[in-house]
Amino acid sequence: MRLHHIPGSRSMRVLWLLEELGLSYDLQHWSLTDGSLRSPEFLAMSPAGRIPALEIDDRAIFESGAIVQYLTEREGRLAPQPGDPERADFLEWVSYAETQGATLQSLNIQHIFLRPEAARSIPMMKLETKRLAVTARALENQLSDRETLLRSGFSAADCMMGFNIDALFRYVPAADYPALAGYRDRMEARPAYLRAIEKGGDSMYARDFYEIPDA
Ligand SMILES: N[C@@H](CCC(=O)N[C@@H](CS)C(=O)NCC(=O)O)C(=O)O
Repeated sequence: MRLHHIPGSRSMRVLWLLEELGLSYDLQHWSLTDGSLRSPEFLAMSPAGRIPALEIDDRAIFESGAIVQYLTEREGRLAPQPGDPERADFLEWVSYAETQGATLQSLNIQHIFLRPEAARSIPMMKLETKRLAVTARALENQLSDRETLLRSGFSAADCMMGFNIDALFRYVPAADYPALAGYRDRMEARPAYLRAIEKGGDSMYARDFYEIPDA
């Protein structure tokens, strides 16, 4: 099994889950900026040129949500199986991580990657920050009476979502979301999460919090 990985990217979700499942794997590192994600070699594994891709069972799988579902079904662990009353909740939160992830990606591009700085759009930063806050409020409500996204306990949906929270609190204040901040602390204290960070590298952020610049 080989995970194609960039530190601090969505491949962290898969790396963390591989550690939770106790599976053995190789890591192959790529770069967001050197053009290699558009090479024929990488596009053959992930046709949009996006990280992660996982080589497994004589093929490559792309899309973090699909990889996470495939791994839990293959291993029969860390997800409610079809027929379980929590199956729909699990699928919702796995996909929700990408609804929130798209907004985070847009803010990452605006605050960090776009050059020159004059190319950045303050109205877009404001709009996306408001949209992000809506996704955070829903999570805050979900976590107000439970330790993990599902009542039954830790699942791969937490690997999908838990990865987002580090990025989320770069753009919305953790103090406004106490249940979510507690969830972040619990997730980041998990031994498998800590092993994943040690093997795969930490987040890409240079600042704790990114304010929207003045116009
Ligand atoms: N929906 C995809 C999104 C993958 C994605 O956008 N990954 C980012 C890194 S977090 C990437 O590869 N970006 C490179 C690019 O946009 O060129 C997934 O969940 O796997």
